[in-house]
Amino acid sequence: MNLSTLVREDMHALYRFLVLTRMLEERLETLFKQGHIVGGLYRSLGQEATAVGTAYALQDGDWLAPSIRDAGALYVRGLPPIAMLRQYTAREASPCAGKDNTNHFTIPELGLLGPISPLGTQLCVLNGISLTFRQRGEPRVCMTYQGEGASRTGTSHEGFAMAAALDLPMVIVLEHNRWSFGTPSYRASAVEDWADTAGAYGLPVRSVDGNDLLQVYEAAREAVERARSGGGPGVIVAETYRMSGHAQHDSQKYIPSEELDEWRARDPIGRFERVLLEDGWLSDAGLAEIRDDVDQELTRAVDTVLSEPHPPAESSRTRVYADPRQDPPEPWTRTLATESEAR
Ligand SMILES: Cc1ncc(C[n+]2csc(CCOP(=O)(O)OP(=O)(O)O)c2C)c(N)n1
Repeated sequence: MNLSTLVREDMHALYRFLVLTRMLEERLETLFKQGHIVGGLYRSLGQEATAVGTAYALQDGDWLAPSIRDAGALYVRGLPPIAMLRQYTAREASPCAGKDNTNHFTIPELGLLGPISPLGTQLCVLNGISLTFRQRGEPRVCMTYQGEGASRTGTSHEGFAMAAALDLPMVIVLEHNRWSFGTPSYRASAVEDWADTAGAYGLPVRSVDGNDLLQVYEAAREAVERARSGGGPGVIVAETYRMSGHAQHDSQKYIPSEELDEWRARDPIGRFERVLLEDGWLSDAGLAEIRDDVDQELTRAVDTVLSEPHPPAESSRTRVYADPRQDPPEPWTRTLATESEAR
């Protein structure tokens, strides 16, 4: 494994991103239970290493299109953690100005294309962005993520095929986390090895243990460098596991408990901690210091966010379209027909 470019600061930063992702989601879960979050809350529990390790291989100017399981990639790309808290609690200062409270947001300044609800379409949009980079001769790379379920949609097949046929500067991370909502992955595809699904497009593919941060990073770095130097797209199949339900409302009763136990023993954070300790990158006290620091940052952020306002009701008619001239001038509440009209 060639990890020669990672220095001590990188190892500390990687650990910080992992625990930040986990601890922030724990805060979100508490906020959900307290009624501060209404609607879907999507966790990346157990998949933090895939998101953090892949995104860490990108550079300034690259673009990233996460799925709902890749919060860690957003922090690596520069999203302030407080922005995620604001978004989920629908604060006016959030990326969607309080009008949407899941993690579907785009921030062009950070090179972030948010998840797009119809699964598979995001890949096609990213095809377009990476084609632009290629046509302009800019050495920029796009990275995106697909759950194995999303990768079985028609649009996703078009996206994979186009990336391969046009040799686009892209890295596609196929997150094989075993479940698509309540559907096990063997019901989504008859292949046993998900790398075969990527190979079918003629794309170079590499399978990694998605819970092993350094293995993920190394594969991502190789694929990113190849894409940046004109070598075309690549696929990384991350073998991992969705440790929580599809979203907060899903109790995942349908998942066999032995399966959860088996994967709990492969927790990506515990595994990275062992590497850090055994190879002398950090001591126990050093690990604790980083965790405490993140914890304090999150306490301050939660206090701040809860003191901030939701958007005013009137704002529901502004920023509906990119061009404000198209925003609806009048409230769009339906006027009730009078009784005689109704008849
Ligand atoms: C085309 C389409 N079908 C169904 C849905 C509803 N849906 C949203 S997420 C999801 C599960 C996705 O599973 P997968 O792609 O494996 O990702 P994971 O949730 O496991 O990370 C489903 C069925 C959707 N958003 N779009």
